[in-house]
Amino acid sequence: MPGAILPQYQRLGSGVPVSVIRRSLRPREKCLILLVFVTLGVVCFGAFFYLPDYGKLKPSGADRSVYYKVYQHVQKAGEDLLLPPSNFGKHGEDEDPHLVQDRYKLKNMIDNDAKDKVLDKPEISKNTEDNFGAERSNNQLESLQTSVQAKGDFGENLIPKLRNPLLTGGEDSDKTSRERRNTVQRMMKHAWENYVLYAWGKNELRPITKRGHSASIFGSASLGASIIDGMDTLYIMGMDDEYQKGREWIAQNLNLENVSADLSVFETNIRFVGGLLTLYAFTGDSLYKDKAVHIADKLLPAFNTQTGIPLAIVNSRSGVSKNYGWASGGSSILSEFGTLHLEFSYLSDITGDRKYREKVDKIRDVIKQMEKPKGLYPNYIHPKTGKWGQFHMSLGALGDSFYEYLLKAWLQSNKQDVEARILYDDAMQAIIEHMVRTSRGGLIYVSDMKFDRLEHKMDHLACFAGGLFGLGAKTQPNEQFSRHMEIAEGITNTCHESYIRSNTKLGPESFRFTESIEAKALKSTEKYYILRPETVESYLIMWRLTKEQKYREWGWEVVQALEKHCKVEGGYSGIKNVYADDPQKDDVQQSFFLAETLKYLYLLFSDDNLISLDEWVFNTEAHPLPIKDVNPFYRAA
Ligand code: DMJ
Repeated sequence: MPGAILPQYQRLGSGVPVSVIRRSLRPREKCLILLVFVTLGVVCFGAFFYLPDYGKLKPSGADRSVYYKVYQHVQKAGEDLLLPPSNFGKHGEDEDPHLVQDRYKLKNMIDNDAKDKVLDKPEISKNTEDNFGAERSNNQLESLQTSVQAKGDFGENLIPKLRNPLLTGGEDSDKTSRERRNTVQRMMKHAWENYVLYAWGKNELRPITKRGHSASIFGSASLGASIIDGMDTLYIMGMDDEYQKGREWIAQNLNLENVSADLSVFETNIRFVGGLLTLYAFTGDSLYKDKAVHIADKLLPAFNTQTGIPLAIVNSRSGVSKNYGWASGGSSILSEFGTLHLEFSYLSDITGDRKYREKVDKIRDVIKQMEKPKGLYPNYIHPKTGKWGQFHMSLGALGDSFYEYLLKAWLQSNKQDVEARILYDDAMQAIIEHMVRTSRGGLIYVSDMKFDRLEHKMDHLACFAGGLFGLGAKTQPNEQFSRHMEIAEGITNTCHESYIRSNTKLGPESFRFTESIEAKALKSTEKYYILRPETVESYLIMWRLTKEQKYREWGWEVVQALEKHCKVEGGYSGIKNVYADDPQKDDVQQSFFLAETLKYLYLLFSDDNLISLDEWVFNTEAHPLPIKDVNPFYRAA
């Protein structure tokens, strides 16, 4: 047969001609066959040298990303690996309609087949896998992955960490903790439902008289503070219907355009801007980003001072700003102007607008160059002269969250903002030296200081410092580690003592250390408890850092006390005297009860992966903000 390489011979089998190859071959034929096999062998052998040498890769982060790159390429190519590319027929050629049909048929078959099966993720690292989990929003992650890939703004460091941080779920393996957590969720339901019923759209609820309430910090306007403050707690608890109702309210009603309200810059920032930013990080819903921008912009006129240190109050319509008359000759307050950094930095990153970060950088510039008496920060600065007001120092009222935001600015920046960490370390060193004391009974506390004199009193507000010292120590262990952990445990213990030394087992607003009393309030104006979160905040952080069971037990004591003394038919109320057997109620359900107290308690009885401290940093109102370059929900512009 002309053209055939090997000769064929006709033979009949069952009357049908079949082709056969002779048993023995001629030498020329043998040579030909050998040549074919040798050629094949050379091609296969050569191919080994052109393949990437994965075998040599070590399981380090950078090398792992090579695997991941290949994986990404395959994912990116997606259906085009199997199907004609989707731009087939462009560039002037007419697309063949049959091919298009076939393409869609094939695609449908693949889609249907893939419905229940997911492409296995490459084995990257057990640890990173363990730290993340997806209870909600696989779609969110998918779209996030796409946008991260499209923008390429995180670099390779993020790639091994592209997992869904846990926003809901997070049930603990321990049965008791699960039951306790359910109790906390029921508390949230009770608080929320009554707010919806009696005070919807108002700032807070009066649970006894069952009506709305507005503290002066919100101005006179009804801004739905409890909604914005409570929404991320609802989200974390998986209370979806309640969350949706809140979202609708925000979409339709949260608007300062025609409102004339004297807003506290600090409170509006930590509750409204902070709350909205968390919701944006959680969901990617641009409604929240837009509202955060809208509200933050209303605060900006307050920064128009000679030094850039903002004033305390701003009118939402006129922009006219002022300070409190009682604050050391019209000074601005350390805990207020020093508690803007997390929200304003993050706002700049998600909008791409530098103006917010510039404002807080300016504040940083002013305070870092000032001379500090004994290394301490007084609570007041005059915004015009940039000079300190009275030398009153406190880790409680008027000072507290300034110190918190130094540490957390460093954490939020994924430890890039080194200046913030240095300022934090120096400030805490001075506080340890001059203000941290141990009582005769062995209780560690942080005293207030007025000029050179210690006032042996600690505010409930300062009880967050247990968690703060712990977080600072654990995130950068150094030669100060043991001392800071000792103080962290000591302060948390002291705050617990202030609770259990009362009849209600709830802690007073302030407590003192004198010859005759320890960790107890003296004056009637110090004996109230307004549902504050700081003590349970430290329980949560210390539980996560140390795994000591006592913190969970202490948290449970608080739950029981709240149920016994603060729960009423119409919600939860603060009480006027923690030392009374049957204390009078103050008839206010603070919005921070929803934002902070119940959230911290819920997380205390959850698995650590729910709002992991490796991925999130709590703003001072317990709104978790994502950590840059680590948390894929950072959503930078
Ligand atoms: C909250 O608004 C914040 O925690 C703030 O930093 C201090 N006070 C309240 C709760 O007590």
